Amino acid sequence: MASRLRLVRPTAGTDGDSAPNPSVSSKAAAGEREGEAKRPEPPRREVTDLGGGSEVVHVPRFVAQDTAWEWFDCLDKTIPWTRPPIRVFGRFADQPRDMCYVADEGLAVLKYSGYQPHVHSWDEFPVLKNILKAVHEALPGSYFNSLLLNRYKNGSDYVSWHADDEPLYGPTPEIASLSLGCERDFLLRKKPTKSQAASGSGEAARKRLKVAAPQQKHYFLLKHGSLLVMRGYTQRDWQHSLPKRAKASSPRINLTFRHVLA
Ligand SMILES: O=C(O)CCC(=O)C(=O)O
Repeated sequence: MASRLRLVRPTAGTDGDSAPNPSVSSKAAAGEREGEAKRPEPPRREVTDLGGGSEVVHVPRFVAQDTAWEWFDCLDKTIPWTRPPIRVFGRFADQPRDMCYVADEGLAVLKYSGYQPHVHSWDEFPVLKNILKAVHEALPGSYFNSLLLNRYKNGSDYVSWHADDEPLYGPTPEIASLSLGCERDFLLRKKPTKSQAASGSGEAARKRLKVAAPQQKHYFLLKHGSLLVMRGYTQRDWQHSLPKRAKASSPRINLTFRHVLA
């Protein structure tokens, strides 16, 4: 499906990011006068309107490459990664990636696929507080109080199709996802509507629908240091996945910042 893509350059000073932007280089283009300190250009944003009140914002160069590698190395070493057993189609199997969960104290409990992760405190990981600050500055009005971290050792680790539509996030959660390390493909597909789902269950219904109408899909390449934000009704109406990829030969760390409702 062709994406409805808008390129948006946010007002300088509201993004809190110093990633270079090669498309604007001259002083005149930046509106800089002689003697004035040069303000870092905010990074380029690509906004994809998924329709029906769902939106994805992609910031390919959210953070400078060297800072992103510092974050990667620190998280790789200091996070107490675990690979818990989760329930898939009624059977328990190891989750196909490492994970860790960090959240404010006293929030509603997160549980997915029969698993309730241990809740770590932000105070245990100073680097996460710095990253959270950078994400908050880039997304004015956002307030994230929890974080799910994933580590993919290589292309055989993955996340299957799902939506982060747990009630504890509310009907229109904003979820900000930071990528560090090996670049990976990220896919979105439209959930079947209620009437379509009623005509059959799961994959069988999906296959029948494909014949009737091509399924709406979007693809993003998540590079080292990029940020992808899902907004509006994206969790209600869409599913996302990070598929296995033979060509992905090195580790990737992903941080998804979320807001758990009080
Ligand atoms: O690693 C990613 O980019 C996706 C992670 C994800 O889908 C999730 O944590 O819900």
